[in-house]
Amino acid sequence: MQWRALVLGLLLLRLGLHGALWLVFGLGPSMGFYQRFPLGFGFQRLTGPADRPAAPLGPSWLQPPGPGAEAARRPAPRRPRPGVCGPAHWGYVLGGRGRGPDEYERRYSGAFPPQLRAQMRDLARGMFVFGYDNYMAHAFPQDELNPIDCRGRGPDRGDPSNLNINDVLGNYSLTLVDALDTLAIMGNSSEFQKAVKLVIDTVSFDKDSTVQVFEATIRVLGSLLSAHRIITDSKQPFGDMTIKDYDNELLHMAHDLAVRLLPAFENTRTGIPYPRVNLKTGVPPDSNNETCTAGAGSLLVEFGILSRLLGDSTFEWVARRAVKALWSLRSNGTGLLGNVVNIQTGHWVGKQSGLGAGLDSFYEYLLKSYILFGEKEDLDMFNAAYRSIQNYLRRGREACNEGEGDPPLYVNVDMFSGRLVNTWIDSLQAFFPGLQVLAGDVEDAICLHAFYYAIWKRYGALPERYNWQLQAPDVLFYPLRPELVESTYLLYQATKNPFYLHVGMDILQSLEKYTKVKCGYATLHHVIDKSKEDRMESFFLSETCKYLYLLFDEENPVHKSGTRFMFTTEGHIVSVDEHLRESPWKELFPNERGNEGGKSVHRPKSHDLKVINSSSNCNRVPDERRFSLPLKSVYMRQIDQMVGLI
Ligand code: DMJ
Repeated sequence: MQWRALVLGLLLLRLGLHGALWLVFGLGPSMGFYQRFPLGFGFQRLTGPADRPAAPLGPSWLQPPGPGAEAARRPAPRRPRPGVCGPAHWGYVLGGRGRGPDEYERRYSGAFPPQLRAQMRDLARGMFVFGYDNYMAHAFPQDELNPIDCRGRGPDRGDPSNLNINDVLGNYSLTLVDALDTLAIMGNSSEFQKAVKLVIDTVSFDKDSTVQVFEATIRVLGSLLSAHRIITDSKQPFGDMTIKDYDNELLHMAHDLAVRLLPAFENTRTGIPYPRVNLKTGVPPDSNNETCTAGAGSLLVEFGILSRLLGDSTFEWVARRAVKALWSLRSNGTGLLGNVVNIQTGHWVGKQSGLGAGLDSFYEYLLKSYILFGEKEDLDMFNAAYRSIQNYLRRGREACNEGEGDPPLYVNVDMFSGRLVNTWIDSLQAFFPGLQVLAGDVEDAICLHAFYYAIWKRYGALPERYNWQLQAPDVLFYPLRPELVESTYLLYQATKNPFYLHVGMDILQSLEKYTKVKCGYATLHHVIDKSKEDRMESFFLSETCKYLYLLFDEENPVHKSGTRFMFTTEGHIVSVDEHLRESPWKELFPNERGNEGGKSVHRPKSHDLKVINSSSNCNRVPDERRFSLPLKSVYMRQIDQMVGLI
């Protein structure tokens, strides 16, 4: 009797809570979300069928993936068994849910009419234009726009410890520089040409600014290189983006900036760079010896491109040395890396291993460096890292789209023991499904993406940290980050499933509704009460708007021109071609790479690359067989489990 009363009491309490949330925050739809989103295992298991085997308390994400040694032996990544995607699977899939493929189709793959797609493309372009024009009118030549008070913002000279600002803002018209290739992708040649000339005429790196090496590299160096390649591309896929009398000025500027960043790689015993440099004076005397793995280990794409364009190995060499040094410090047992390391001692200061802040782009650049440069050692590192991620970070059921148990989730663990260290995930991690698409693990990407989309649907934004155990945000702000849109775009390219267009539309509409202000788009300070902060980060124009636009612009040259493109971690476009696979210094350093022991090293041609073919942003004509109904319906089941009705 007593336990029945307890169950009834809990039921009433839950209903009451939902009612209150619904009344206070208007979270009506999230009730559906909550019921479908299988986070409330405690409750489900209390009332589950009696014949279900006893489950451990709490979501299985809390449980370790298995004894370390055993997990390490397990082949990874897991794949659905052959046959699970066929219609025969439906008997199993539908058990207890009562939905057929048609129902999923109706719900998630509903047509997305061409007019609506064009409308959304124009909305995305309008979003970019509104932010860009306001930046130019009210903020340029400063770094960022304060979209609420319609003013510009530069480095915080009054408070050098304000790293949130000073790491990024170098007094070099950051937003304009970061936005260059988005102008080209949107086909706005007159504004692109104007903007490039402005950058050439007005931007200088001879500034007394102490910036983060990583931020300056991905936002500024990457953008300059991308725009330079667009200008000098003989095919001009985006229309006429040539600049009259262009004399490689952007490449020279990129070189100048990179030279100013080089002191970060000196006087470090491990080869891992200092996190910050002053653009005039080098590494500050009081510099911190601690850096995050992503910051130190995701420089190879930009530095490698620069080296290969200039024929000067220095930049690639220092960036590669940093990657290798970090890689050599991974745990022998788990193969995982931590998130903060001391660049002199090589000791891990932050032992947390995860996919989000501190590590995200490290993994991304192992694969993207391979895609661009074809160096096999990069692919080997990526594959090994991916295996460790699957073995130690991934919790939940074995296959994404079959079987019982919690859907997959990637958690934060101790790099040495593999033990869970907290119960949150961060919004940066939402890039990972996009990377999985590039690596060919589309099935798993679909699940993780759906998880993040479920959170977005709940708040109309992604909280910076979400606690999956409490099912509540841990850190409440949303600075207009692109990661979920980026994954949505890549998944759409891989599956061509209209579900991802619906997701994009939903994201666009909530950005319009909750973040648009007088002079641009503002950071959400609090994803629940929707209060705002007066800041529009440069990645909003360079990434968020770009990926939204490309999602809906089916005919864009990125998809149709015949050129293969890849995006840097800041969303800057680079064409993947043979030229970047040549390293002219190879003859000078025959034993360093590429010609070990006189034997020629495997160097795939760009058109041989499987990763490219399995990816989505490289202009591949979709293989229609992959999008046949049964396979699509299996996707739908995963999505349905996560997100509820669109
Ligand atoms: C961007 O600067 C880049 O995408 C980076 O890799 C991660 N952080 C921001 C966007 O959130």
